Amino acid sequence: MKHFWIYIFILLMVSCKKGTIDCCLPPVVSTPSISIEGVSLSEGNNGTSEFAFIIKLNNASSQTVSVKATTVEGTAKATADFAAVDKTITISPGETSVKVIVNVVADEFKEADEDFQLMLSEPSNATLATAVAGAFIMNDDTKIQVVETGYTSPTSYTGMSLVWADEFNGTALNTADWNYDIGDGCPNCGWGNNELQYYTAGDNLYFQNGKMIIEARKENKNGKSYTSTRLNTMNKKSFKFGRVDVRAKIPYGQGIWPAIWMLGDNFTTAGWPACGEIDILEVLGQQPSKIYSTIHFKSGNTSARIEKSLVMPSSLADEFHVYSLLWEKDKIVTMVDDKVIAEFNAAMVSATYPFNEKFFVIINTAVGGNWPGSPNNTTYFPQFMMLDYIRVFQ
Ligand SMILES: [Ca+2]
Ligand SMILES: [Ca+2]
Ligand SMILES: [Ca+2]
Repeated sequence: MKHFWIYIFILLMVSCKKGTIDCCLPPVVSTPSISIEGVSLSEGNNGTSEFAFIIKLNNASSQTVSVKATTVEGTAKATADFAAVDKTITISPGETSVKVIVNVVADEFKEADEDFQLMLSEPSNATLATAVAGAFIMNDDTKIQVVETGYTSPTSYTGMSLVWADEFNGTALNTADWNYDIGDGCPNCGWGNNELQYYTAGDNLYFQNGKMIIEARKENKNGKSYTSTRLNTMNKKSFKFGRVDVRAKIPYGQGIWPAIWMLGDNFTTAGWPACGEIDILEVLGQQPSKIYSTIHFKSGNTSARIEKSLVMPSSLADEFHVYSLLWEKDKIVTMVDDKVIAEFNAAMVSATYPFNEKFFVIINTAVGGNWPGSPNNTTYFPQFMMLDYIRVFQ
């Protein structure tokens, strides 16, 4: 009889190990794993757009599963671009998926495609198979946001006449007056400053709200990582002396380099710097309240420059300002909103003074280069340089 009970015990153990009966081992419970799927949608044009992330379990669970979901900023920022989420999500027993909605701020203005992420953490009654998924907000707008505020200059000056103006109120560039500088400045390349942009023939130029708008974009073109616009009036509009007013709103950000400047008409024959260069405005986008005004000229066998600057109380990118040149024989004055930035005169130039000749105008936004350095992850693209008018009085 003793052997009989030993025999039964061994039989039970062997059966349990083989799994042929379920009497003596706890049932196998597999912990479900959580994964998350990203979402890619157009931004929408008013109110908010619902971006739905799907959180999934690989198996239904008999228990309530929970996990924390938190939005993480990318190029899209909390509040400005989406309503931040930071909450615990539950999946009821028997269910295998749940949606997490993030409300994206919709508008009608052109932006780059932007992204953010939803990150999962602190799983309960489950493990994490995928912890992060991306959301891509696709731009669906063509209209550029124009802030109209800022300084406006008089339309006339006592004792002077308007000799040339472009109010930029049309729908296209007036090519009777303006040329596109196209490309990357090769064979010297990068316009001699190791700049990173490729200048296009109109792809980066817009006319809207009575403004001409240069768009600096982050995009690959012909071996460059950015595109932008550079315009000049060479062989079309040049002048000597008088007053130039340019109403502009400049772009900003590390590596962004807007400029309103002039070169001597003899640029193609005498070359730079012998032709002379007058920089009415240059701004390094990382210092958007500081205006540089500079003259460049040839001194002996080398280039020389006199550089001056003025720091304004706020960013020049916030609104429109009027950048001016007051130019007479042997004297150059640059101004912002009718306040002096810099004064130069012939006595400061201990070389041939090239500034008593005709000059033409150049307006551009460069990206990168030796002076501003490269854009970084703080630089927002696209950037817009907006021109309301250029007027020349003599
Ligand atoms: Ca939109
Ligand atoms: Ca938009
Ligand atoms: Ca205008």
